[in-house]
Amino acid sequence: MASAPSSSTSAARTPHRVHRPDTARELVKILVTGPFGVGKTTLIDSVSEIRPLHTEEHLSEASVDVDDLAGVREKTTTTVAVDFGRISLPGDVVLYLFGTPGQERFRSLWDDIAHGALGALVLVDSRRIDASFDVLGLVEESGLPYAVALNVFPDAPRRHGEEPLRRALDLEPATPMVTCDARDPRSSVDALLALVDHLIARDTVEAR
Ligand SMILES: Nc1nc2c(ncn2[C@@H]2O[C@H](COP(=O)(O)OP(=O)(O)OP(=O)(O)O)[C@@H](O)[C@H]2O)c(=O)[nH]1
Ligand SMILES: [Mg+2]
Repeated sequence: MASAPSSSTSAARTPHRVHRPDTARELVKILVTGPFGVGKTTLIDSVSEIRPLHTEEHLSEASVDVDDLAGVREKTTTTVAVDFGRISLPGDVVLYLFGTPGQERFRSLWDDIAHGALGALVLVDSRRIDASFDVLGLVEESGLPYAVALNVFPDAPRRHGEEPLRRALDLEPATPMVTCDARDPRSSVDALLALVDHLIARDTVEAR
């Protein structure tokens, strides 16, 4: 797997090596993306081994007609730019996680944040499938390999089987789709591992 560029000088100057674990061999930039309120910030919070960086702003009356609060009525803040976290995986792979909104209106921000990423974990809320179309369009256009993590909310309809969902999202057969509870670190790590396995499998096929 190709490595994302890293800054060895800042790590060398930092006595506690906050920015890069000593054992790290593969530094990989990953996007965590998806529609409004799907759980991007929650997922990065749940897995990050450093204190995550967030750019949250309070939702205002003016945003009511812009971002659909259906299913996330209790939500009071939204990420306006980026979330950032880091997780070390077995095999000395370190993922740098960049959470970014997937709405079409964030396209230019999305392009900037996606620069240098090796893959994307796209969070989907099965209560609001069509809210994921923008982000899937952005990911497809960028050519980034991705995996889909279906976030499980308590009032999600049970009628969705895997195949109808894959069809509704128009996923390629090779694109991984896993279910996930973004509040649960183990479940979130499993979703990230599904993406990493997919990236490795693609690399292996392309290297042949
Ligand atoms: N049941 C359940 N609730 C979740 C899950 N993920 C997130 N939530 C809840 O959903 C709400 C929204 O989560 P956020 O992490 O703020 O979503 P976001 O995608 O970062 O939202 P924006 O940045 O505003 O687009 C929070 O109240 C979370 O606790 C999940 O997997 N399961
Ligand atoms: Mg957020």
